[in-house]
Amino acid sequence: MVGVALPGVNPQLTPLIHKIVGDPARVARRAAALARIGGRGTAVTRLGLSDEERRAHALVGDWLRRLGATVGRDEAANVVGRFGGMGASVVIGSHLDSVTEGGRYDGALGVVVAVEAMDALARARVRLRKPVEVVGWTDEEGVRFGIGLFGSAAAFGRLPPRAAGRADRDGISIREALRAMGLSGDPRKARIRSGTVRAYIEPHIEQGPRLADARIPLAVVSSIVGILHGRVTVRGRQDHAGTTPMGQRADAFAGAAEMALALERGAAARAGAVGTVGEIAARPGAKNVVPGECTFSIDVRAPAQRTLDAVVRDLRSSVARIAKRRGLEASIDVLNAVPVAPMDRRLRALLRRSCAAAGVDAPDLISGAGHDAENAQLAGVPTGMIFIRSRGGSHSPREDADPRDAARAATALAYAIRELCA
Ligand code: HGY
Ligand code: MN
Ligand code: MN
Repeated sequence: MVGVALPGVNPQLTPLIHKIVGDPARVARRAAALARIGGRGTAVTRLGLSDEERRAHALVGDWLRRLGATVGRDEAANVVGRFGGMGASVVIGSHLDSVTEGGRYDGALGVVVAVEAMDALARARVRLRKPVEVVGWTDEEGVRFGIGLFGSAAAFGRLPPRAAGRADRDGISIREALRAMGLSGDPRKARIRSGTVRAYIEPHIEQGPRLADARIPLAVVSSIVGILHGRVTVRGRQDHAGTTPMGQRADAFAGAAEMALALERGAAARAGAVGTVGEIAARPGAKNVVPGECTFSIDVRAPAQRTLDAVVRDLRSSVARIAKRRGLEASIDVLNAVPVAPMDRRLRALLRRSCAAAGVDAPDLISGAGHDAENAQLAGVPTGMIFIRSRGGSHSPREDADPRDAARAATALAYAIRELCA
């Protein structure tokens, strides 16, 4: 095809149009610049609606502006760079926040790949006839306020009730954090009008070992597991650690520990399910006091909705049985429940073709991690994801990824954008 003059294109440029290539050096530079914001060694702490997250959004906004985008911020503080004129857009991107002491690439590398795809298209002088928006979502991890996928939930109209009132450990609410950024404080105003997004594509590191084990750089996501986040509160009787005989205690932490083990057993017994207790607090929290109260988080996931529901059902009956036997009271509050999200078939086929154009025969993978893509899909927007090989696990300073794999993802994403928008 090279050398064939395309209508309305200067023949000297034609070879360039087929040279849409992501550049590993540019990807590495941008990823390193982001990692320095909230970075400490190979760890990154960039919590939702924090100053670090705001600085990351400003840096990405700068990159997008230099590439010719009109850059703005919505009422949930998501950063959005729009390329091209009016009309429904294709949205690409990921999140820019991290967990506490997390990795440099979770979320951030997806945004860098989206920027690189637009950079590669510009350098190949591909003219986009339909608009593309590159987005950096806020607070996907939900570490600070307990609402995961916050920025995309606001944009796709899927916020839980009274979200703006949710407060962090210091009592600062989402409303106050948004206002401190000069926004109205009502994230619901970020909701995009339906019909204004043609498709959403999210590049993201796999965060697990499958691609590295198979020595494959990219994958196309087939679906995202269903996720339930909740908080269990166990109430017993606060007592003296020395004078209270073991048989006369209502120890809230010991009961919680037994419940956590019940969750672990229940998840391990069902195919593909996982169950995790990551946050735990015993009150009053003194070494010589039998805890009167204990709260702990639950994170339950499964590739099939009926499996997820079964694990949660088993947990509820275990909690009730353990509480009864130990003379405790216990309750489970569901903080957020996102159903299994199957990716769009046509986008999966397009992304497989695009990965092939980037030289990769990409397999299908189920995502065990939650992503902003869930909100787009559940809002009815055709949604797809490209996974980038990563190593060293995730949500950890050991997280690692190769800029050459990310550059390939950018090449693939650029091809997909060209097919959808050029
Ligand atoms: O928890 C998750 O799966 C995502 O990293 N927020
Ligand atoms: Mn994460
Ligand atoms: Mn992520």
